[in-house]
Amino acid sequence: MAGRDVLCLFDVDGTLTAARQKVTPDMAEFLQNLRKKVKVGVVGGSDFEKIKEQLGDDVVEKFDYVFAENGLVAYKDGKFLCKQSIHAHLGEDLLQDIINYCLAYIAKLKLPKKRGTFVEFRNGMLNVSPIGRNCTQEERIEFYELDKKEHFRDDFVAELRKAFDGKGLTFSIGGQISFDVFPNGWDKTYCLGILEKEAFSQIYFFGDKTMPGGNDYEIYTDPRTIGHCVTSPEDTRRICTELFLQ
Ligand code: M1P
Repeated sequence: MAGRDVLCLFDVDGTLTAARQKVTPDMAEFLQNLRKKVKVGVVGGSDFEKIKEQLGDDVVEKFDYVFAENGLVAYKDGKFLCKQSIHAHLGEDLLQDIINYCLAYIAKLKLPKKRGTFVEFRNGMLNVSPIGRNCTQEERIEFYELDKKEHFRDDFVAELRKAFDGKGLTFSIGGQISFDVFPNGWDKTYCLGILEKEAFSQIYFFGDKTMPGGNDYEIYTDPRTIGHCVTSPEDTRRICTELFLQ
């Protein structure tokens, strides 16, 4: 099923690129070929700067839609569309309570390595990293492997859910070294609200974190999308070829 009233929406990490890595030239070319058949968009948990690092400075020209921070920062046809503010939505008090809680929790946590930038303040979310966002690639992988066994992030998120119960917050583990904190509903389905007036006949979604608790789960299971779970960028390419290019 192809056509310009069909939209293919892609997660970034693990779906179009390896985690936090640049898109390969082959994959970039493939996406431009796909774009001749259907409209293409990306919806990433990361902020716009990180999406540009991975998909190129001209990402808004290469994709019909770019939704950074789950769509809380949105671009269409190369132009800025709209953004949401977690600060305006939650207010300074609650925001500071969350930040203080996270910093106090991290201060008590003993890890093999700790670096800097434990809380990244974005437009529509907080990103919290126990090791710190400015770890090296090697340190990132080391933390990720250890976290699979020790569940640092799962335990942290479980405590946050208890501490902020009833405050309307979602805690979502999407990447390797961090988790995202945002108001309920500001997950990746947020971008579907923006797309409603665009009247696509079908919206396909491709993501790798589609299990409950993963940051692709809500959009993958949303009735407004046809969800596909992928295991790698190569898998994304294979499925899209079967669906749209044969
Ligand atoms: O896109 C998935 C996640 O990518 C990054 O996660 P990490 O640095 O932990 O691998 C972050 O930008 C995160 O916000 C995002 O959800």
